[in-house]
Amino acid sequence: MTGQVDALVVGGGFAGMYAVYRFRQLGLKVKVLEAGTDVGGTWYWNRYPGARCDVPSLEYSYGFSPELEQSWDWPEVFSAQEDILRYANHVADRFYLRRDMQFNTRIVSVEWQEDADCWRLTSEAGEVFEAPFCVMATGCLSVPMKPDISGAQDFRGEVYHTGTWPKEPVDLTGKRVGIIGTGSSGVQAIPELARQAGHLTVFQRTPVYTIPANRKRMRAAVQQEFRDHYREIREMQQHNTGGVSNFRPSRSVQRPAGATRDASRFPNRLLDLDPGQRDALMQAQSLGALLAFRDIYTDIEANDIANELYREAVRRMVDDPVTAERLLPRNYGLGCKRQVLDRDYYETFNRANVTLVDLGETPIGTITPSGIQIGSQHHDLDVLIYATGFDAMTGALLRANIRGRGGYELKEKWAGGPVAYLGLQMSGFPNLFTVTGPGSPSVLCNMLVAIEQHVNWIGDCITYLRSTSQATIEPLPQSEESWVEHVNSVAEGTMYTTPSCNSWYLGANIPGKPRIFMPYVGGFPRYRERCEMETSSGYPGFVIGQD
Ligand code: N01
Repeated sequence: MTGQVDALVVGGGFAGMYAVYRFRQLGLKVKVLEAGTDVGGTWYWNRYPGARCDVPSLEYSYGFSPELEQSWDWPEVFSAQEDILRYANHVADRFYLRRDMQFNTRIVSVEWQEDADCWRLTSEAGEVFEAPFCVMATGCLSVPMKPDISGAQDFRGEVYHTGTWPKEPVDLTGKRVGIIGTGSSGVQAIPELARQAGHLTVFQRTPVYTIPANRKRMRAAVQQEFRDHYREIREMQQHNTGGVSNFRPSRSVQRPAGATRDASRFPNRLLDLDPGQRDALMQAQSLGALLAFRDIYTDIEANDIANELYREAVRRMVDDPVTAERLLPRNYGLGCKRQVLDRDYYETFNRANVTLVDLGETPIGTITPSGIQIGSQHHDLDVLIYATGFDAMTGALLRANIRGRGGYELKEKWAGGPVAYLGLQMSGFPNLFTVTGPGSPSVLCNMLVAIEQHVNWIGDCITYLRSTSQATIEPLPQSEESWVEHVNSVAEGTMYTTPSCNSWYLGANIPGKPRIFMPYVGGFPRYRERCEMETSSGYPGFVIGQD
């Protein structure tokens, strides 16, 4: 067993990294245990071609250090994976975070020690760590999901998953590449893979709604204006539902000369547009314009109209009418899943070296040593890529084999779906905290903002316990019950939970996983205020145990 620390943190992504910084500030000894060889979490593992973030980088960045904000240059408005990973490394170097991080350490067991009031963590290699507090900073989308397809183990070619892409370059030149999955990862990867491969076959089960991403380079004047207003911007993030400030640079730097933006000439509700205006909108703007109408998320009729406008636009973009029809989402509406952003997705299907296979017509039969058999047709492949997503939000926590008081297993507690208070703690699991856990805004919020708020809350909580000589904290069972009820009730009636919606938010992508809407949809400010109430009122929703 290694030297004593106050808190063990599992995961060295943005949450684990900030925990080192913050806990040190609070005078706590901290140690991060990370399975990978370095920092970065999501941005360390998801190195697939085309990977990038769907939140603007000036907002998807740490707010804890004004000096950091002033010194880091983002090359693009929405950064690519390698630039975000470069940022993570810069932060780790700048604040000497690696001194308190241990890599190549996958935690396979997390066990409460009743007699000693501490957590015992065991790594895959058998190394044991103990501390009174444990923070699971294991990420919401960190356990890759690989479907169980017969014959998969017999495939003789190269196999990759977008969520665990190798660090070494993958050469696809001239190869016959197949990709399964058309969610965010697949949609981002497909255009890049098509450019690199000899031939690309896309195996699509559910067509996606995807809108063109902002591809702009970062302009120095815009970045400077953010820098000049960063304190204000960070404050605005705290009051925005999704944790983004939506700060707009002043008109003089906002747009290069000659650029226009005319969405403002349309009404705010799609239902208020007549058919002529709708056509004019679709001619004048990209697909993303549809998302600006708030009623498409709340009104089924508006949603149906938006879905049809979307389909018409796709028909215009894809040359082959049969392929176009196969690419059209029909069984669910815009707003049910995480919005996907792309660069040249539909155009890619106009390339001669790309084939779309619609699994909705005939599902995959078997994977053979040399490809995929679907009905009577065999698709010969040299490389098979799974872009099949993640066991989201609960996967990493359940995989860690967490056992609380009396050996109570988290798996057992969550057999019917996750039960937690504020996505921060579970009753029966004292001094165990989750960062962006189920029941918190997490994936519906700018992750960096959500992470900082959680780590600050956890740090303050541990400091409070220590300063009042109290040993343990865990939620009252009734606190988590009523919070779970609240999380469910605010999700009801939204597009996220319509019966036709099968998203990973609901666990619907994992066979057998309970169908529960896992993130908190009530908005970051409301959630944050609830957390702050707990802190300022002496944690009334929790049980605090004496030394
Ligand atoms: O995973 P997904 P993802 N046979 O679950 C298909 C974040 N992210 O990695 O819809 C055939 O969305 C599945 O089909 P279906 C973002 O939050 C962000 O793409 O289940 N197909 C689907 O098409 C995102 O939402 C960024 O019918 C199978 C795909 O695989 C989240 O990560 C970039 C199958 C999985 O899609 C997850 O995205 C990337 C099977 N047996 C990711 N099983 C950005 O910041 C599954 N599929 C932009």
